[in-house]
Amino acid sequence: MRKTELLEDQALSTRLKVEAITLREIRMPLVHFFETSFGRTYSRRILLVTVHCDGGDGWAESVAGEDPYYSSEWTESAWPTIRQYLAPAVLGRSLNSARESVPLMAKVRGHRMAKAAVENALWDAEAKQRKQPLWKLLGGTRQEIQCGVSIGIQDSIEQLIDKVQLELAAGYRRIKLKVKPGWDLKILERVRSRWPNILLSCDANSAYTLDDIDHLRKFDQFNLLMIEQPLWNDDIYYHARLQRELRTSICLDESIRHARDCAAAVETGACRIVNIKVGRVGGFSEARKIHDLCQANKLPVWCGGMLESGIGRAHNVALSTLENFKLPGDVSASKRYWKEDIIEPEVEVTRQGTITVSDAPGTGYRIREDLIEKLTTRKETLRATS
Ligand code: OSB
Ligand code: MG
Repeated sequence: MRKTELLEDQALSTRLKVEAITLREIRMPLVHFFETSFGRTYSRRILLVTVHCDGGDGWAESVAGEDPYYSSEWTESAWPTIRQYLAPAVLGRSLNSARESVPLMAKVRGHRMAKAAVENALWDAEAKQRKQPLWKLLGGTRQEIQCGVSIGIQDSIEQLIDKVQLELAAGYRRIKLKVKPGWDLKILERVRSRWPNILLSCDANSAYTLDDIDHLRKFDQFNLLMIEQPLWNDDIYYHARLQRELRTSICLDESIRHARDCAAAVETGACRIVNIKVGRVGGFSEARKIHDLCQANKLPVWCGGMLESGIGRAHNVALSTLENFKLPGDVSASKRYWKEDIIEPEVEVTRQGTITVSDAPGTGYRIREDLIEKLTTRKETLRATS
């Protein structure tokens, strides 16, 4: 820990005492299904974590999906991992800051989305206890963030064109199209010829292999901001080989699990842009490390999304205020996903495609506990033993 951080922590007289942790699963149907190269989602099963501290509650969301397709974690793995290992590691402890929870949970290998849910709930509690906005506590420097949208695979090209039109009219500053073999060149050609000047990118979620190199070279003609995660979810080396063959910048998502992966990607030239998802990398502490590493190496980053409820969304908004989040993120309005979100106010995007961040303590969004209670399908509160 740096000396200045130590001083900051000591300046806080009250420590963060973790008295109990509540796990709950909520079910939320999406307004529209979302399809990627690995499948279609109609409804989310979201694991929420509440840390009950002496200074108040902190909330966070595990971004693990309903199925182990985006990553090996899923809703059913996050729950017992937190209940049996991560919660006991922090329960009963008095922490100087949320980041002190990271080494306490380090014995558990992987399970980064589960760890992030616990760590980020502590950051929320810490921000409230210090009466500071979370974004400032994280080191954010901008109060307005730029928003883009991720548009899933549709049933027809016409439907896709309509969606792109709608999102551009709403003001979004970057359009990302999900692609897979058979839903790629054709749709990119249609969208690019209709809108020659928009910021346009695509995301393959690992749908290609190096055998597709000649095919992937054809993406260069569409002047894309980036192609996200074209190859295997656990690969860096072959992305470096592919990047040398493409003019289009590669952006890595799935492959970057932590700052060390990111360092390897920078060193090998596997990408020129990095997608930071706080859940994928195990929490705000690691997300900040990746941010700083990219900044030092002059790689821009942007904030990815995982179809979050308002709780995870509010955390993404806070993270996006850090200086090197130079590109519009997949952080968009609540109403694109939910009929009714579990925070108040809902996340809203201006006509200019931005979100203005609040100066209120914590995330600046109130948790709608009454609504959450109605959506809850299971719930368990854990307390320190002894
Ligand atoms: O790869 O970015 C991805 C959603 C689920 C899983 C993976 C991804 C996504 C998205 C949606 O692209 C982003 C969002 O709008 O939340
Ligand atoms: Mg992605």
